[in-house]
Amino acid sequence: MTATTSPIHPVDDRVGALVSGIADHFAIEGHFVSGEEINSGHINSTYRATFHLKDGSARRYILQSINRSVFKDPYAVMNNVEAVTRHINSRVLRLKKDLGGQTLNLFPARSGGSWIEDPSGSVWRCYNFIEGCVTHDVVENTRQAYQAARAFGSFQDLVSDLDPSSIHETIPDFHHTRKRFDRLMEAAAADPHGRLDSVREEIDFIRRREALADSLLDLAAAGDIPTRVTHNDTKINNVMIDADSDEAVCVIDLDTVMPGLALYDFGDLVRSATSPAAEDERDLAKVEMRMPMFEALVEGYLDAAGDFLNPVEVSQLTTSGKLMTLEVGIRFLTDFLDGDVYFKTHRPGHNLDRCRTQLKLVERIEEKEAAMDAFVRKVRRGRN
Ligand code: ADP
Ligand code: GN1
Ligand code: MG
Repeated sequence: MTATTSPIHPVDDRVGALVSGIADHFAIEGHFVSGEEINSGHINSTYRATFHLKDGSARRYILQSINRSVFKDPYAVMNNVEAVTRHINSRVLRLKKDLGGQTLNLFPARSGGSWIEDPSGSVWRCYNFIEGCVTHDVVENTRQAYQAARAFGSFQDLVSDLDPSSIHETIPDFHHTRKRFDRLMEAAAADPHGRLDSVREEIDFIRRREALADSLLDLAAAGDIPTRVTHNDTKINNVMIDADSDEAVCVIDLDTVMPGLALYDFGDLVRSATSPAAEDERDLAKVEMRMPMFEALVEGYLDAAGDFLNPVEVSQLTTSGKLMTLEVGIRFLTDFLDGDVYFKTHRPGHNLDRCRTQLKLVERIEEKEAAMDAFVRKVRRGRN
């Protein structure tokens, strides 16, 4: 097991009591045995609960409270998650698509519906625990990269016939990179925590790449790339990977499924799956754009999505990786200037460290951009 696998906190009585109390509200079988926190996401609070059934076997569940300062309307999030899980389950059943044997399911609350609200106002839901799998914060081999990209491509295919107007926009303008850029400049101008002096170099780096922020938005405005229902958070630890076979089993973290561009999903895979360095690595010499990982992502994504993407979308695969990496760098830096109010942080300067790895990766992508594009063209020719 490597540092890439989702960190599960050791048993803690307070966590156990919290998880047991929340689990009581959901219609799940058996009696509670233990609860642990899972700390790999930056947004929600996630716990694993273990129950014992009468026959002595164990069954595990995920209990998760939605971050209400990120998701202003958690009920809209739950409506989306209900619609998406229902749709995917019925399509997988009907078409037997290749997402493996396990899919994400919500367990009903005893009071009805698919969530509960605790006295402090937190909205909780309960999912089946995807067994036999791990999530990786850093991709270890090309099979994982290929499998993850194919799973997210299949996911886009599976939700392609969901009516976009039935899906709520859970975070408005989530990937509107121009607005993200402008928001960073506002945060820099206001500098509410006196942190600007420590990030002038990063601000300059981003300013020099301002034109990139508009690249996909301009293509979308011109009608060259369509709006689709997309996942919008295809970070590598949002897909469960079989611990033995490295097969991608199930896409998770459905809170940002909403209308978007297919390229946002591919781009975030490039951002999160090509570098061997952790997202918060301080030694920037470790940040790399590993060409074999990029190639595996392209192959996996096109194997699943190649039939429905248009030629302009395919031509922008490399750019999308650079754009999404810049965008997330912008978001980490904005949060650092704002005083670390959005992403969960675990040490001082955490968001700045994360920003720096993203900007370094942008540079690494720029160095290999021509080779990346050449690879995409080659694959495209081979498929025509
Ligand atoms: P966040 O929005 O905070 O990123 P996620 O939904 O991605 O929350 O969950 C955080 C982590 O919890 C995931 O990276 C994964 O390791 C684990 N996890 C979430 N849902 C499940 C599930 N159904 N089965 C197993 N592990 C899960
Ligand atoms: C967050 O929720 P998580 O940890 O899977 C964020 C993504 C960022 C990512 C950066 C709702 O993803 O947009 O790309 O951190 N999710 C939200 O690591 O903002
Ligand atoms: Mg996540």
